[in-house]
Amino acid sequence: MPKKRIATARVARKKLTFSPEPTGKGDLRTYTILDYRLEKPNFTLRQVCSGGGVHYAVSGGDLNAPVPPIRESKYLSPKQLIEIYRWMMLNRGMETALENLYKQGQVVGGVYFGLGQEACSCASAYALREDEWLGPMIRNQGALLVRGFAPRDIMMQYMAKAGSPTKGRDASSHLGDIERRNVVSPISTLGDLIPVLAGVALGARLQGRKIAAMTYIGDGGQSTGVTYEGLNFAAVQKLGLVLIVENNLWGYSTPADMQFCIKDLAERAIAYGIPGVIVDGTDACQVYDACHEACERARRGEGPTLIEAKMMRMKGHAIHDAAEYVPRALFEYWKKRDPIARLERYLLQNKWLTAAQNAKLIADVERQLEEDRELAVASPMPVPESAAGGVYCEAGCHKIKPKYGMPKVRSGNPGSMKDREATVHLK
Ligand SMILES: Cc1ncc(C[n+]2csc(CCOP(=O)(O)OP(=O)(O)O)c2C)c(N)n1
Ligand SMILES: [Mg+2]
Repeated sequence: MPKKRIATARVARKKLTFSPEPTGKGDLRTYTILDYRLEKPNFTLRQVCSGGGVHYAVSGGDLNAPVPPIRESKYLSPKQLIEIYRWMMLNRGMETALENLYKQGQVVGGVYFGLGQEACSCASAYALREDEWLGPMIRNQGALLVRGFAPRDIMMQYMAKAGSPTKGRDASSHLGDIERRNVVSPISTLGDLIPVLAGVALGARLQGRKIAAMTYIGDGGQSTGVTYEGLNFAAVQKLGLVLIVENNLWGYSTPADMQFCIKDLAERAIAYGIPGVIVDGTDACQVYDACHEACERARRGEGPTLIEAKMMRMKGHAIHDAAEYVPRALFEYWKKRDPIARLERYLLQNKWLTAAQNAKLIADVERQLEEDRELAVASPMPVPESAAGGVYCEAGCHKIKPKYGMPKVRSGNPGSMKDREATVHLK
């Protein structure tokens, strides 16, 4: 019944321009969803009852498909791509160190991993300028590194050390820095970062600043009400928000197939009236290019973009979760698409990196991680007396100052239409 269908998503692989507007004629509307991927895995996970238990089984798709090449970046120089590669290795190495620290009983609380998602975390944050803003989620520890946090900061945070960014008051990566690094702390309540970052983008516009504000949401978290509210507000206000939907196929132990009925989460963009883009989240070039284009849109004041990054969460939800519910074949499939190994091969094959340079880079990363690990382990825990400090602001103990200045309305009568339309100036 084609006449009853009001929207279908058409995949355009070659046309790499955003088109949130409906195309096509007559009763049937079609919308463009850009798909940068060079491979489109088509697996389905379903529940199967056997042997008195329930487990997930994979069907469809080719589990032995050859690994696709990296898509050549339209924007990145070899030097920049090597920098991203280094961040990705630092991201992974830091998480491996954290896993070991946890097993040695040094970590307070759990550890969350972005294994398999390093390209998404690092290449996205790399697309931001220094004066732009990031709101990472718990798996985006690589993005924290790109924004200038050191591995030792994150290690100390997990160990609740006095010298950690939250001075030992939080035991996972709820850390930010709104003064120097323009990083809003992760918020565990899924989706809540979206209106916060939309607010950052609105604030920036009131200051006359043309910047992008980037944040992330998972395949599970994107179904929350606040995701809709935040993104709709950003769309209506044409705010410079870049939302990366990290479709890593799992929300805790629930597969993506049991969380939503659309094929691709990028299709949700159609309902907001904003561009939707799909990238292979294990290809740093695709992630960077889509984020760069979305940031450029944001800077031009054209509004938000939704980028769906497809990949696989290669560990359990956190360190306590052995992910035994994930079919092994799926792990094997995605292991072959490891973002770091793919990028390494690409850099070597293109002769942008020699084997010797690569070995030096790997050794440098390992040395830095070892230095940071030693320093973090040796650093002191907070003194008990400090527990009550820094919780409430005593009268006048520290002022929360606006970072850039307050927007100032120049003219107009209070409450009048003119007042509402008055020009906003920096103090
Ligand atoms: C609003 C809300 N509901 C539930 C939770 C509990 N919770 C934490 S993580 C998680 C799964 C998230 O899955 P997804 O969004 O796909 O992110 P991923 O862990 O895969 O990165 C859930 C249900 C929460 N933190 N916030
Ligand atoms: Mg998920």
